[in-house]
Amino acid sequence: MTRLYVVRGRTVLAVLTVAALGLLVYAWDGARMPLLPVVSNPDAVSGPGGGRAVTFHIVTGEFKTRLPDGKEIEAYRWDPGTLVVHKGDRVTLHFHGVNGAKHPFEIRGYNVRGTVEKGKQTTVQFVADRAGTFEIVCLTHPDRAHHGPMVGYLHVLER
Ligand SMILES: [Cu+2]
Repeated sequence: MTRLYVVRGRTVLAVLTVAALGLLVYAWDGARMPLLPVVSNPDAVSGPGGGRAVTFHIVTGEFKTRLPDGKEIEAYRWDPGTLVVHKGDRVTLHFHGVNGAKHPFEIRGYNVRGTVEKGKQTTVQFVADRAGTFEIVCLTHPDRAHHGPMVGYLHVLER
């Protein structure tokens, strides 16, 4: 005896919809657990050592104001001034010089140094192999007496 199944268009549509949703969930899982080569953020890609490649763009900025006595004060800043990464991350910092002619800097606790110049980009790369909070200090503007404090903070979190 032959059985005849009648499949209506609505049923086909429902089956296809469920299948498409299943694929979406699978791809979503793949993005988190790399089953599929899905990269949602090219700036945060898992590498062979488990650390991510993390990129920040930092601009040199300037705050300026006039005191009641007419004296003008100013402070140069890194923007953003707070960076958060995880231990083992491969960190790339692109510094863009906007305000201020020259900003020689160092990341204290890491052997990272460079100089940012107006209108130019300076890039440093390093592996965040020590956990803790580390100052990104402009050596020309390290405190209030020298048009600062131009100090940022690199937070390296334990995994
Ligand atoms: Cu500076």
